[in-house]
Amino acid sequence: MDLIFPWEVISFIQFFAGQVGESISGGVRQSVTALVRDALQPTAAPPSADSCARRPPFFERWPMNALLIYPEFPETFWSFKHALKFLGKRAAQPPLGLMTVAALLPGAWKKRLVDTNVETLRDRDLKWADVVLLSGMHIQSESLLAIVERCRARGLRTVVGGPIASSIPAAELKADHVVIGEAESLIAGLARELEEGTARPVYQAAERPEMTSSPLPDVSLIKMRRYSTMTVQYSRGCPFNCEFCDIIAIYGRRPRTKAVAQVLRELDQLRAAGWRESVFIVDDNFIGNKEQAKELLRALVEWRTQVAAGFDFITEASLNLADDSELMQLMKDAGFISVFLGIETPDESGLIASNKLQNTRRSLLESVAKIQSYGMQVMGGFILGFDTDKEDIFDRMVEFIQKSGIPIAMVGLLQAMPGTQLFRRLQQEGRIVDSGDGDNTFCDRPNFLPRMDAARLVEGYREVMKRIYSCEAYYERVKLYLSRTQARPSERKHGERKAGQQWLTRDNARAFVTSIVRQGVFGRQRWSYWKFLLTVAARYRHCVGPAMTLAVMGYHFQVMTDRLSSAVKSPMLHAGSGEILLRETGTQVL
Ligand code: B12
Ligand code: SF4
Repeated sequence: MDLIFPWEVISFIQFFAGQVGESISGGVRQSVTALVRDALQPTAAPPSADSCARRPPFFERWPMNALLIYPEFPETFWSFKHALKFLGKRAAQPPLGLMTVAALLPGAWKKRLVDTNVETLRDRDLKWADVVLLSGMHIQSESLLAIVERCRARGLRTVVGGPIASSIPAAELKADHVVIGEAESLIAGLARELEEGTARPVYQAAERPEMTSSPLPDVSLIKMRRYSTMTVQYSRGCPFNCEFCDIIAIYGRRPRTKAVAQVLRELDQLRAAGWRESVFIVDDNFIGNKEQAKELLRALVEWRTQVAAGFDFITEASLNLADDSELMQLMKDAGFISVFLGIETPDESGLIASNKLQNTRRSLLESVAKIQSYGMQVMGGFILGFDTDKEDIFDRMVEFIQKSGIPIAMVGLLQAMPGTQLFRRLQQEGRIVDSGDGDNTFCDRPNFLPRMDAARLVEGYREVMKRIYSCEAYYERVKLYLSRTQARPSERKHGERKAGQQWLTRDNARAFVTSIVRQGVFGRQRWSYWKFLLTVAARYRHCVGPAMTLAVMGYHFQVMTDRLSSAVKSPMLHAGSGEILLRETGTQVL
């Protein structure tokens, strides 16, 4: 708000300078504008000697209209699209990267954000914009490239950043400017050079910024009610060193954390905007630095007690969470209801070969059950396609998942992501086929030559998905999880909700009604569904909310699994050997 006044002053001076521009030189006008801008705009860093030397006679545009666009995700297992419909939501989470970038841009710039997952990108938005800033993951590349093309056709300047910029070569993104890495330390310079018309084609952050330099994300730009979960980031990076992981390639191995007060400010901002539901702490590994995580958790426990608001938390962590009872208790007390764990494979030789050593020398099943016993639902990431995988891996994977009580098991085919140690190793071994498309579920093949026959691997993968997301298998896992969890409903005292896990939210209630109609009345699997509901009513009344949410999630996975089974298989699947696969794609080994 405090920038409105200076902005009006600057506009007036610009206007005035424009009017008398005939009588004063352009150089003077530029100096006046630059002086006022630099004086009133605290976020802009002083111009470097280099940028001064290249400064053109006039500013290209200032202040600029910045349009931030988030491309559409394809419909995959992890888009949760069919479950979100039940909740009346259009996407799972907002584009936090762009909200952060928006907050880093000069305060005087005008900003709009269009997330094409929840709204349409209109021509009038493009007409309004001076510059378009796009973010995305590798998997969004099709939509991103189409938007870049649309902008180019209008002569609009484009900047692409986010994880996609680390996965796809800058030239292939077709944007005017590409930013590789985290934006905190370089946005001021980029913004200035955009204004001056001197921006370079590629920017790469020299070092990873401290998280304390990350601003309060601009929540005002999003249509909050269209998302099922809000996001807050506490840390970036992970201390482990898994061979296939691009997190450590992009965000590094030293966990960098925000100050506790920063996180609380972000939560206060969400609360002030009316949010009361789930918040995903989108860390690569929330417990990368356990002591700091505990410090934050103690503050969160206190914060929740004070604000007496819903706020359930979800996060991602490594499996060694199970070794620290204090940490799990604190997470439970702070309102963590769900945690995503990278389990990867029940085969220890695969874990060792991929350097996932923190998952070895332990019973994976016991570790999962321990975390569940603290009231946290475990979501698991699993991978098929390791060099160590033998024919029995498919059965072992299904058996493990069923015994784990992990309802949402995210099984994917191994992908060698550019920039990872795995990609480099396979490249040296001459086994890389292409850089992949970021989708490890609906793909017809891995992007490298696997040890197992490629067609068999994909076929086995699809069988695993079909088996674990059959109605019976899925509900069995949900029931196992419910039997282990100590979930409790929100407690109320004197009409006020005490801090605690808020199971029956407004969204859950809506999902409940829609689910009864769609799954219970019209669903193909309605008998399994009603059997499940009756069991919940009889045995797990203490957690009807999560049971219903999981029933709805199951619907999404069943729809997607049906599609996966009927997905057209490429001829390569029947090629029979990795060598033929490489020849048939005609792709040059990178
Ligand atoms: C939350 C999350 C999700 C959410 C969706 C969030 C959303 N709305 O986009 C969910 C759970 C749905 C999800 C799903 C998937 N995800 Co995800 N996800 C994340 C996670 C954990 C946090 C994202 C986030 O909010 N980060 C916080 C912001 C602040 O960071 P940031 O986006 O990197 O932004 C910074 C910079 O990149 C840069 N920047 C970003 N955008 C821009 C734009 C411009 C113009 C500029 C200048 C700079 C810039 O500045 C920001 C500040 O420094 C990241 C990991 C991570 N650390 O980011 C993975 C991550 C983004 N996901 C990843 C993947 C692979 C997936 C899936 C494809 C998984 C799968 N196997 O299917 C699916 C795809 C979904 C689908 N529909 O199919 C990968 C992407 C890798 C890549 N190179 O593309 C990541 C990096 C994790 C990983 N393993 O490496 N994901
Ligand atoms: S534990 Fe997870 S985030 Fe950390 S290096 Fe391994 S795969 Fe990456």
